[in-house]
Amino acid sequence: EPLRIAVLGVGKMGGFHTELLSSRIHGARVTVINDFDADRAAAIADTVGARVAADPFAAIAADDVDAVVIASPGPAHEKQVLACLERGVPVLCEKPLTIDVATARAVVEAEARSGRKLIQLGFMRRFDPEYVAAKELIDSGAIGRPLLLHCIHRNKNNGDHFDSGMMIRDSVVHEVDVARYLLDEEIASVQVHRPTATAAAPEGVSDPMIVIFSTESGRLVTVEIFVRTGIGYEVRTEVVGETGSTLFGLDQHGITKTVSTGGGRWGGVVPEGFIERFENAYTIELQRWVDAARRGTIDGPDAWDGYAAVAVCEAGVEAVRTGGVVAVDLGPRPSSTVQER
Ligand code: ISE
Repeated sequence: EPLRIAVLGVGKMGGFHTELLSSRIHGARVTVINDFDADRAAAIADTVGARVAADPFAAIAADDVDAVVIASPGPAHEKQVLACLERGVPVLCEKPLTIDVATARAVVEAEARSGRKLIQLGFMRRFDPEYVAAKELIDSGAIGRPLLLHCIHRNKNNGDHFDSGMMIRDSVVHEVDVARYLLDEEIASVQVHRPTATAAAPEGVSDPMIVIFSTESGRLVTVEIFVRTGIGYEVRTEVVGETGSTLFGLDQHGITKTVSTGGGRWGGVVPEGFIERFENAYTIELQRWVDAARRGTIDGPDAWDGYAAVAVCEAGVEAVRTGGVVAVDLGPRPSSTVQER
C-alpha cells in the first residue's frame, strides 16, 4: 500500500513536491491537496488524481492521509505541524519551522513529549550528493579538522519584496543548516556586513551582504548572500581544513575551477533556480522521507534543526539592524523519550 500524502500549499515548492511524489518517488501517492487559492489547488489535484480539501486541518485529519508535506506560507506552519503531531502522522515541513524562537521551541518540546520523531525539515541540501560527499570527506579525516567554511549563495532576482530580513530568513537559512551539518556543532553568534548595494536593490535593501557565523568552538563561516545578480542560481561551498580543502557546487561535479565572464571563459552552466540546482537533492529527500514515514518516523533534519535555524536567523535579522555581533543561545536540548536516529 502506498503512503497517502496530503500536500498543504502548492506554490512553487509544494507543486514541485507533488509532481515528484506522483512520478519519481516510489511507494507514495498524493491523495489530498490544500491551498488558499482554490483554483490552483484544483488544477494541481487534477494533474495527479488527488482530491482538494478546503481546510488544511481537515486534510491533516483525513482518513485517506498517512503523512503530510507542508509547503504553505511560513506563518501557517506552527499550527499545521502541531496538528500533525497531535494526530501522530509524519510531516515534512518546508522552512521555517515557525516564525519565531518561542514557538519553534514549543514545537520541539511538544514533539519530545509525544515520544516520537515525526517532524522533518525541508533542508534539502543535506541530501545533495555533493554536500553528502563533502561531509563524508570531512568525517574521513582527509582534510583534517575543518576550520573555515566559505559559502556563496546567489540568486538571479528574488523580486523587490525580498528585503534584507528575507535574505536572512529565506536564503541564508540554508547556510545555517549546512554549517551545522558540516561542522557538527551549533552556531554561537552572527554578524552581518552591509557593503555597497547593487543598483538592482530597492532603496534600503542591503544586497549583497556578508554574514559571519561563529560556532561554539570558535570556527568561522562566511556567507555571501546576493539575491539580485541577474545571472542565475549559484550556490557553492568551500570547506577549509587543517590539511586540505574542498570546493563544490560548480557545474562539473567535484572539480575545482574558476568561472569568469568576458573574453576568456572557463566554466560551465549556471542553473536558473533552486529546482534546477537541487532537483536531485529533492528527489532523494522525498524518497527517504517516504520510506521512513511508512515506518512511522523521519530520516533527515529534525525539529531541533528547524528550531536552531529559526534562532540563528532571528539573531541574523537583529545583526543586520545593529551591525554588531549577536549571540545565539539555543538553551538546552529538551530531554525526551524520543529515540535518536
Ligand atoms: C528560497 O526560499 C530558497 O529556499 C532558495 O533555496 C533560496 O536560494 C532563495 O533565496 C529563497 O528565496
